Amino acid sequence: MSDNNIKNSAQGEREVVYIIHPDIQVKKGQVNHCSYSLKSSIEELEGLARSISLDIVDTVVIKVSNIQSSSFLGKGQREKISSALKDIEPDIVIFNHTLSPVQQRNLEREWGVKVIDRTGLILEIFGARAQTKEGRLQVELAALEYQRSRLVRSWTHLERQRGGAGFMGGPGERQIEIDRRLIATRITSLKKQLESVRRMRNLGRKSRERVPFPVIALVGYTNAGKSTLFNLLTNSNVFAEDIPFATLDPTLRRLSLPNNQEVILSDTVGFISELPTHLVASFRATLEQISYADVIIHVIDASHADYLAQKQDVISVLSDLGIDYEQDCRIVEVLNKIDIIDSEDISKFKRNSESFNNRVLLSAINGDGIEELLDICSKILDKNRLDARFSINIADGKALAWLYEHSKVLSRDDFEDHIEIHVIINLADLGKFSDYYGYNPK
Ligand SMILES: Nc1nc2c(ncn2[C@@H]2O[C@H](COP(=O)(O)OP(=O)(O)OP(=O)(O)O)[C@@H](O)[C@H]2O)c(=O)[nH]1
Ligand SMILES: [Mg+2]
Repeated sequence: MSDNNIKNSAQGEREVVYIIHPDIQVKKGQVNHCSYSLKSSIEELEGLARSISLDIVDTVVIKVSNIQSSSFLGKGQREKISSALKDIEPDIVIFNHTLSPVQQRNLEREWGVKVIDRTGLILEIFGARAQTKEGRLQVELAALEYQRSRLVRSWTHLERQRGGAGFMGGPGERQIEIDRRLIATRITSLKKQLESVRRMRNLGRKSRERVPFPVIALVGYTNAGKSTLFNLLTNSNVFAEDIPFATLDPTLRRLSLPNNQEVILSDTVGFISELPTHLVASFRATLEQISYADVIIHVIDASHADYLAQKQDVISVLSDLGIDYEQDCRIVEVLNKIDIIDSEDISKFKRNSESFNNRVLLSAINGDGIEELLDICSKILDKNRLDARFSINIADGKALAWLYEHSKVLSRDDFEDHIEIHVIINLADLGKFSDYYGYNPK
C-alpha cells in the first residue's frame, strides 16, 4: 500500500473498495437454496457499499465449485486476484459471502489488504446509521461479538499500515488492539447498559399501554418503502431514502383510522438476506416488539425482480420471532411501488391476490391503495376486539382500575358486593386480565 493511500485515508477521503462475488456452482442433484439472481445479489452488495460512501473500483465474479476451508478460493483464483489487487491498490476488499475467521485472515495475509465479508459490511452500515442509545449499544455489541472470533494480530498490523483511518471506525476498531479478555469485559458491560436502557424503555411503554391503543407494525425487506408508507400515513417526515438500512431505530407515531380508532404505527429496521446472526441477536428486543403488534403490515417492493426471494427472507425472520406467516391473521401484505409496475404485471398481481384476503396493491408515493389498506387494518383490529361482561368483586379495586386503563367501558352497574361491567377489550388484553386477576368474561 502506498504512502499516498495512507495519507488519503487519514484525510478522511472515500475508501476505495474491490468487490469479489463468489458465484457458488450448484452441483447436479443439489438443491440451490439461494433464489436471488446473480445480478441482483451484486447490485444489492454494491448498494450496501455505496450507502456508506465507499468507492467501488471494480466488481469481479468468481465461479467457485469447491469452497476451500482455509481460504475459500482456489490457489489459481487467489493469485489472479492478487495481481489485480497490486495494480488497483484498493483500501478494502469486500467478499460477498460469509468468511470464516481463518479464511478471512489467510486472504488478508496473502493479498496484503483488509478483507471484510458481507456480515462485516452490514455491521459497518448499522454502525454508521445507529442514532439512539439503544441502537448504538446494539450495534457495538454485535460488532464486538463478531470481532471476538476474528481478533488476530495481522489486523493490528494492517490497521497501523493504513494509518488507523475511518473504515471500521468507531467502537469496533479500538477493540482490535486489545485482548479478548478486555473485549469480554466490554461485552458484559454493554449487555448491562442495554438492559438498563431497555428497562427505561419498558417503563415508557407501560405508560403508553395505559392508553389502550393497538399497535400496527411495518415490516419488510430493506428499501421496500416502509418509511415512505409511514410518512404518508402519519404525515411525518422520517428518513426514507433509496439506500439500504435507511431506518435503524424504531419510530412510533399515532394514527387515526377511518373509523376513528386511534392506533400506534411503528416503523423499524428492514431485513436483508443472510441477516448476520450477531445482529439478529442484538436487535432481538427491537424485533420482538413486532410479535406483540396487533397488525403486522408486510411491505413488499413488488417492482423488484427478486421480490419473492425477499419476501421469503422476511417470512423466515418473522418465523424466528415465532410468527406463523400463513396462519397469523394479523398479517397484511402490501405490494408496494405499483406506480412503477406495468399494467400487465398489476393484473397478474391482482389475479394472484384473490386467494389471499389481506393483500393490497399500493403506492406509498402517490397514495393509491391507502384506503383499502386502512380498511383491512380496521377489520383486523375489530376482529380482535370483543365485547365482554365481568362481575368484579367490590374489594377488587385494582382489577377495576386495570379495566378502565386497558379497555373501553360501555356500562357499569354497582351492587352491594360486586360491580357488573360491560367493556370492549382486545383479545390480548382479555388474556392478560384473566391471567392477572383471575376473572373470566361471563
Ligand atoms: N416509485 C416508488 N418508489 C417508492 C415507493 N415507496 C417507496 N419508494 C422509494 O423506495 C426507496 C426506499 O424507501 P424507504 O421508505 O426508505 O424504504 P424502507 O423500507 O423504509 O427502507 P429501510 O429503512 O432501508 O429498510 C425510496 O427511494 C422511496 O422513495 C412507491 O410506492 N413507489
Ligand atoms: Mg425505513
